[in-house]
Amino acid sequence: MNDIKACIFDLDGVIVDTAVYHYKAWKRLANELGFDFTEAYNEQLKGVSRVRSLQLILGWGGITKTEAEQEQLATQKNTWYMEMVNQMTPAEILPGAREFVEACRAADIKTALGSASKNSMTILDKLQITHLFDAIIDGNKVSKAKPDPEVFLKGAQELDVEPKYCVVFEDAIAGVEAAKAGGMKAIGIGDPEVLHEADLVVSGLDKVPRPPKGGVGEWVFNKI
Ligand code: B16
Ligand code: MG
Repeated sequence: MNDIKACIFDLDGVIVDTAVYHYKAWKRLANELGFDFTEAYNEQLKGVSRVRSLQLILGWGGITKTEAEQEQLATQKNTWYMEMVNQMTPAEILPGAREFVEACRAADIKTALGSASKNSMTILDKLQITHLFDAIIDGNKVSKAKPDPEVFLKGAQELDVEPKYCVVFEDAIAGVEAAKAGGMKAIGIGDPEVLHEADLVVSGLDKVPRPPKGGVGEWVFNKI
């Protein structure tokens, strides 16, 4: 039985949901390039890096672009995305997310963010929750995207906690795989059929049992 000492949170789909903003920005880009982009395609981009997302979208549209053109297109998409992110308020934090992170801290469990996004600092700032994380590892700090465990291993390292004492909260298949590859426990946020590799799947952080104050001995995650 391991005592959990750290919780590492994915950002998009766990703490907040900016998928609709990604969708609108990618759709605008695809439409300007002359093809359509559906929500079903958008689903496949969850947890996927910006550059890789663009490559997938260009592939779906049957379009080839040089590396320089791809960079310019990714920048354009990000400008549109950030226009929407800049309008965000703390009201957009997903149900129970803030309370769960606060409960971890109250129980002396360290907290980290482990996100693929290069915009995570702006998003956390807009939500006014930056101070709730002891470490923030995002797309600017990693060279290998999920399902590579780099983002979570760096988080554990910065928190000075061994991977086996960490629980990762993730909404993407690649993120769950990354957590398991890093030797951590993975709690899926979403559909149990999709996130079947996770140790436990719930619909949101509002459904996760809170760690007991003053100790983690009886917490459910010690037993999975
Ligand atoms: P950006 P996460 C991911 O965030 C999103 O799920 C994914 O849709 C997005 O493409 C990726 O971040 C990169 O985001 O363009 O802001 O760098 O789920 O890992 O927190
Ligand atoms: Mg996510």
